[in-house]
Amino acid sequence: MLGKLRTTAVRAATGGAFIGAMAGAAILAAPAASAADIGDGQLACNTGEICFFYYSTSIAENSNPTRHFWYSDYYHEDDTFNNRGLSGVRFHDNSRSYRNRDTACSVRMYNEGVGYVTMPRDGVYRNFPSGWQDVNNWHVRC
Ligand SMILES: [Ca+2]
Ligand SMILES: [Ca+2]
Repeated sequence: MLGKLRTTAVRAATGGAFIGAMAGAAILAAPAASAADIGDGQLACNTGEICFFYYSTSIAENSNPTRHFWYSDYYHEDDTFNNRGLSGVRFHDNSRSYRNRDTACSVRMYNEGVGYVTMPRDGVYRNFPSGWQDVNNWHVRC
């Protein structure tokens, strides 16, 4: 009986049901990938990336600690700056400037309970508005 069950399981695994299950797994894996989103993983702010910087633009872009994304991120409290002299410094409430190089979207940077700043999709290295300071809770594309 056990042998017959194994045979049945293998047949099911090689049939359409198995392929369907794999497609579902691939879709479910997408949020995990975005949770670890670091853009292209390179230090430069490259095409397609949403780039945030620790200091204002008074620091040259190529010296300013930076954190990059490809996607929206609804939770900044688990993200850190880990380059250009910073290690493990939280991103949440610690970004003064940005560069939006997204290829399709403007980005909204949210301050919970207050509102948002729109980051135009023009690739310009600029400060968040005066008064916004370095507050941030999450960012959303488009
Ligand atoms: Ca990058
Ligand atoms: Ca996050």
